[in-house]
Amino acid sequence: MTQKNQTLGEFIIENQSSFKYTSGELSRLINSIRLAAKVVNYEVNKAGLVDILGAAGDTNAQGENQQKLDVYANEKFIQMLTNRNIVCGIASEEEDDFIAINSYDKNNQNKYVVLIDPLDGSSNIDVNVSVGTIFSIYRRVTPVGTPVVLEDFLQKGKEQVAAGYIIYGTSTMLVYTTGHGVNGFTLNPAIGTFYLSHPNMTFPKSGKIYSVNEGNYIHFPQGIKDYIKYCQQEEDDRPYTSRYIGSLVSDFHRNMIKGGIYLYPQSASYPSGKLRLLYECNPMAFLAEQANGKASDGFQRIMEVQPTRLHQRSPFICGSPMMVDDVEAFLCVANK
Ligand code: AHM
Ligand code: MG
Repeated sequence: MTQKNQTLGEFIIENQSSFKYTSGELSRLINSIRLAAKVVNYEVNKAGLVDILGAAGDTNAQGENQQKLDVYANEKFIQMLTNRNIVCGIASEEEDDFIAINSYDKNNQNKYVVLIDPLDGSSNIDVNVSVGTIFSIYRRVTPVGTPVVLEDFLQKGKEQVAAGYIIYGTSTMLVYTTGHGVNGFTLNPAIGTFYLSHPNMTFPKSGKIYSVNEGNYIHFPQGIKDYIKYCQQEEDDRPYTSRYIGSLVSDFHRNMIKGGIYLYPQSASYPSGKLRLLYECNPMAFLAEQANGKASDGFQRIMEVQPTRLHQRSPFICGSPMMVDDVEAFLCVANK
């Protein structure tokens, strides 16, 4: 039974039997993520104290500057998942290609692949604003005991077995779903334990917050412009409040608790949207739907999109269901 103050470890064990496939493998996997989260949290929290900040000099697969903590978080998550031999493949936003694990070991019976954005919103670290880790878990589609292939990663979001995020904020939280609702755990840093603090998280049906980088306004599709003007009109419960942290996990987390909508549409710099379908949109969409919310690319359910590339981008509109419906209606009218 879900009860507040339960530790994440206890919760994982207690809920293991509700997984579709109960071999304990998924529990071990989530436990590894829990451990990596604590290690990364420790490093993120001391970022202001040590000279670890600034670009590492490398660029990631999308040609963007990497911060040092991006590199660190990427290494830690990959290490934790690889060393414990519980997954057969990993794809990371910070790596050009996927990583096959023990691919030539016929005894490797692991069936899960993990896709991860190790430190999302990392440009916020320099200014002491919260960042996050996003993860997404699928069952491989090719036979166990064989090397994973691209097809194992390019699955529709609706095939996800689990997804979640860690928010390194004023408190550090791990929020995840295995398809049975969304639960949030807060880290007690004094003893290094996550406690269930937010059981059964749900989006309010509607809200009064819209989160979008309005600096890109003139390049947005007409339907998005119309929706933003609608948010600003003085009518009924409007104008809405504009809140944009620029850290997807943080904006999503606030909107889920208070009611709101997050939008990253096409813009001049990002003609297909900025966010990555596999590392950002799909896991957040799975969480949103499990929390009674909605996630769309403006025209269709995000989790129905068939990925064709690992680092594919997509427009992303996510949050309280009535607000996402409104955006889709505005886009539909503008496109007629
Ligand atoms: P990143 O993966 O390079 O950190 O980019 C993703 C982040 C999201 O967390 C955030 O919502 C968005 O980019 C902010 O982008 P912008 O600065 O263009 O508004
Ligand atoms: Mg990211």
